[in-house]
Amino acid sequence: MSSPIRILTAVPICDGHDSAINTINLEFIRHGIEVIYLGYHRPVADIVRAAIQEDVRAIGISSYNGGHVEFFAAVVDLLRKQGADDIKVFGGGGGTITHDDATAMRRKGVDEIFFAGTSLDDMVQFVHRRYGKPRAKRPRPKSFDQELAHKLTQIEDGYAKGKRRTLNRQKRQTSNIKSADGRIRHGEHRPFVIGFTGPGGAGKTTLIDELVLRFLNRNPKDRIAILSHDPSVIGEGALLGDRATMINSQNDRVFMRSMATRGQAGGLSPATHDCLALLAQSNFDYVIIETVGTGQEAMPFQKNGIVDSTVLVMNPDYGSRLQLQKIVMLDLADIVVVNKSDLQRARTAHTEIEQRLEQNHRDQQLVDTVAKRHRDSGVDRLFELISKRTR
Ligand code: B12
Ligand SMILES: Nc1nc2c(ncn2[C@@H]2O[C@H](COP(=O)(O)OP(=O)(O)OP(=O)(O)O)[C@@H](O)[C@H]2O)c(=O)[nH]1
Ligand SMILES: [Mg+2]
Repeated sequence: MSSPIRILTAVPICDGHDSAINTINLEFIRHGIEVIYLGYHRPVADIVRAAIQEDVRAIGISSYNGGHVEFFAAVVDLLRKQGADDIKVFGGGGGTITHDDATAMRRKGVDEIFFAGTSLDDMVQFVHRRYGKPRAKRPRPKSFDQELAHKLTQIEDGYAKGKRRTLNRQKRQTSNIKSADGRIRHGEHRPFVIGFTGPGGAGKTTLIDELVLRFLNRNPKDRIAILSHDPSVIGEGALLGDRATMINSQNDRVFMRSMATRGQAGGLSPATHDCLALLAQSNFDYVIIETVGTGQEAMPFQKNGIVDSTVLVMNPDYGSRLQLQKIVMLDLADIVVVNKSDLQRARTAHTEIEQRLEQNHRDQQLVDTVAKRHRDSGVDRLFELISKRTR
């Protein structure tokens, strides 16, 4: 079996019309497509960076507020400049894109524009027909991000075809990866790997984005990789939406890759271990991994595996003390975070979780955070705790 088609969708800068793209995203994923959704109000550079890192087949742009001829052309041009013109561009914007505009846009390298009245089915068929064939020979990567992105795709494709790649082979492949700043790493420096897990919507992505800001600010040279997971749905598509929540992580020093679980239970994908191993051998200072929203029984990170430190992000609304007894990760996590501590139940949650952790007689830490608030002192404390572990 081959891998699902991966595409990136976004709405341009100064445009908040996301209702059309939300509908289209859902239709795509129901028809087996993996959609990495970048969100609205996104500049050209963020779209192109994300498309290269995610190694998508195409970018679908939904544009309503004007400037589409220039905006689409700028995306095509930047892809070309970055040696990534095997990533195609298509999109729509109802009646705001005229037929004349569309002709001009096609001339500038845009694959297709969809007008008002096109059925969702036609768009799905277009994506399958145009981007569903296996890739021809790949161009030589022009950058560290592109090379790494291609290799991650090879790993994922290998699993989709049922071929398990060995770590040793990956080691050989990555031995001469060169970074943007020219530093080569032969595995002599290993990044610190932090695993984030916890129930759906607890605030994992928001928290990671706030921590990334602190890592980036502390050392102007540090590079960070993020491996983020979302579930595949029936039909094998997936909405990979963590990037839409990320603000600080849209940065040239951050490499982010979104992965769908592709049928595997437990919070990660069949290819995660090898992808993580590749990132852990590459030129990063930190590698952050986020699982899908997990249930009580989940133990996503292997004991003695690649992850150095594990963080369980809890929502204060987990139920009662009885539920806490059943959450396996409360025994295993190095750090437990009660996020959304702005909510009413947070104080009770802190006390109950503290008592639960005391029973473990382990050196586990408990932190309260409000990830959605910038410069939150709880997030600062979490950052310090993680930093201490890296020393
Ligand atoms: C819904 C809507 C809103 C909602 C948006 C809700 C949301 N979260 O998206 C609200 C009310 C918030 C809104 C606000 C505004 N809006 Co408004 N809005 C619309 C409206 C009525 C419909 C757009 C829509 O979603 N259509 C539904 C989609 C599914 O259908 P479609 O547009 O025909 O698209 C088809 C194809 O093009 C294709 N397609 C679309 N995108 C993509 C992407 C891909 C990848 C693919 C494959 C296909 C595809 O899918 C459809 C298939 O049939 C249009 C008018 C109109 N009738 O088009 C105005 C319109 C776009 N808005 C307009 C304006 C001016 C605004 C505001 C600036 C108003 C104001 N003064 O405050 C604000 C700006 C908001 C912002 N932050 O950007 C203008 C834009 C004018 C222009 N560009 O010159 C329009 C055209 C209305 C008008 N005639 O004046 N708006
Ligand atoms: N009230 C409150 N809301 C928050 C806080 N942190 C995050 N949120 C909101 O919670 C929602 C989910 O946040 P995410 O960061 O996407 O959560 P997640 O755990 O990554 O979600 P999944 O990846 O879907 O499991 C968003 O609407 C956030 O804005 C917080 O500290 N307080
Ligand atoms: Mg998330």
